[in-house]
Amino acid sequence: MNKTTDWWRKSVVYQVYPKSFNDSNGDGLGDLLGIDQKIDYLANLGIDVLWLNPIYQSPQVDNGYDIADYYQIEPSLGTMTDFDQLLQHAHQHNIKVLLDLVVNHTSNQHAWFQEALKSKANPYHDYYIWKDGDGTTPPNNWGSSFGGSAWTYVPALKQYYLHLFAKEQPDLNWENPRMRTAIYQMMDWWLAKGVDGFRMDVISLISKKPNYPNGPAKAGSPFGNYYSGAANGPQVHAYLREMHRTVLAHYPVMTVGETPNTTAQQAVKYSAVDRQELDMVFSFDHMHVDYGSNGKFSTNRFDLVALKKRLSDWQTTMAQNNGWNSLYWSNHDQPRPISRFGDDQHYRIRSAKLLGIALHFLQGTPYIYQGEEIGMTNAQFDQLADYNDLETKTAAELMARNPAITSAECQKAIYLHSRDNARTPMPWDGHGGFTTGQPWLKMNPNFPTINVQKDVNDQHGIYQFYQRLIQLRHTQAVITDGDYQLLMPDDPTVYAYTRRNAETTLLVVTNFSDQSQKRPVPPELRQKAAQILIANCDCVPLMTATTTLELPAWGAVVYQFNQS
Ligand code: TEU
Repeated sequence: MNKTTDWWRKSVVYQVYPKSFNDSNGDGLGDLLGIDQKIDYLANLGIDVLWLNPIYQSPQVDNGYDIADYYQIEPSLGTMTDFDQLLQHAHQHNIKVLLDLVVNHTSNQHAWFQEALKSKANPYHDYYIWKDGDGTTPPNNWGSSFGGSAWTYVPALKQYYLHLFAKEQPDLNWENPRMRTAIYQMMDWWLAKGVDGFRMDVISLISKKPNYPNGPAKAGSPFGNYYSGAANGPQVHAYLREMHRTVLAHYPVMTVGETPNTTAQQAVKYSAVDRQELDMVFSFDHMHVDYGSNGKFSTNRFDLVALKKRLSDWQTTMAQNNGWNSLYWSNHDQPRPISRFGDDQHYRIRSAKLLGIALHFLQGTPYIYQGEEIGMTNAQFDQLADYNDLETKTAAELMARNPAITSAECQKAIYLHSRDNARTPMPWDGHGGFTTGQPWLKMNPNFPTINVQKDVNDQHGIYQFYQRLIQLRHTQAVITDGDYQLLMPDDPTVYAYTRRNAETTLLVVTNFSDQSQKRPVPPELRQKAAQILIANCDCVPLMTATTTLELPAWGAVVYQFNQS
């Protein structure tokens, strides 16, 4: 491990969704100065890195993932001076700052696309992906992630342009070296300013197969899936190595790629140390564990055996191949983990801590999504009109048109999976505390009981528990460098594993059920005394030369055995 450049191996990242974090000027929208006001809160939690979702100038069709100018701050979030101040204050608190790099596509309002629309001969035309046509049949069957075809026709040019996401998010043409150079210059500009790295949006999608093949039918949609033609495409690794060589290698930064449709084996190609591409990528395997016949908007509960298998596959594959994991339960695209994997009704606090334990003792770099540290839950809005997210709206329309889905099922699917579950404003106190104005998206109605002020001051609350999880990562080397071994892979309710290095063994046991569970202690650990490193209740048993272990409902514990 190189201590100067690999600082991210012992780091914990906190993700802020700027629009929903803290509003400093009463306009109902979170902003950069609002984040700046909460730097002490973040420093006190103990995090090392702050990842900000896109803060660049944007028409906000997809909340900033549609960028009109990479060099300007979105005015509703503040100014460049505000950003510089935030960066400086973060650094003064030993917090590094990651920006979101969205370079698979721009906004259709970006100057490049506006130029591209002017004529085929315009030098920027080739910055995007165009196919000739007559407006009747798109070039292939790809469906956009947000509904409809992935192709939009421009009659004046007699051409279609590609957009894997909304039609306002045209895909950039990475085959164009001038376009790539422009992106690298922009990255360099931010790094020279002092930014500490990037989270790279859908970076596995930047290289498309040159023949643009039709994809297999997509769940719940008349269109085909674009992954077979756009994910992990032929040049993606060449582009990332070029990006590394040209820009990243010159700074001691951290990079994490968001890589939809990527197996653990493929992830090695992005993140193995000797490949000189990225430091780590986000797995989607464990996020897809509860996908069913209606894809993301299915309503089945996850299966723990499958979840363990997916997490363990990534643990072992990265460890064996010099890769590195990103560890997360949630982000701005996902539901709240307590509602999805825990019990948000009867065991909210205990299951929140259980999820913290299950994830924070894995090998990799943990990511905490804002609100997770106080145990926020999914929000249920009565009216579809109360939802803001583009994906939610298009999914609701598609479900309404599907005779196989009842309106009750549709509502349930939205309650379970809408991205707005994660985007409700941070509840800072029992009155809301996010804004003095009208919040852009409704608060989660449970803010009077689930809010920062209440949780932070509770020694049995989640925030202080997360503080301890973060401290343990900083102080216990085995969490960073120990071997991982899954125990009882077929057990439907208990997730247990060991982490082991030359000095220490940790035994992590978590009970994902509302019944108490008794399980055997692994034979090699019997007859050994262990201390409890951390537990989510006072009710877990001490381990003194015992052969079985009984954990209460949603109980979770980490035992530490020192080698004798
Ligand atoms: O998401 C990429 C992505 O794969 C999404 O389709 C994701 O699977 C979906 O939101 C889950 O429901 C990234 C960003 O994280 C997301 O917020 C953006 O909307 C998207 O890229 C386009 O930039």
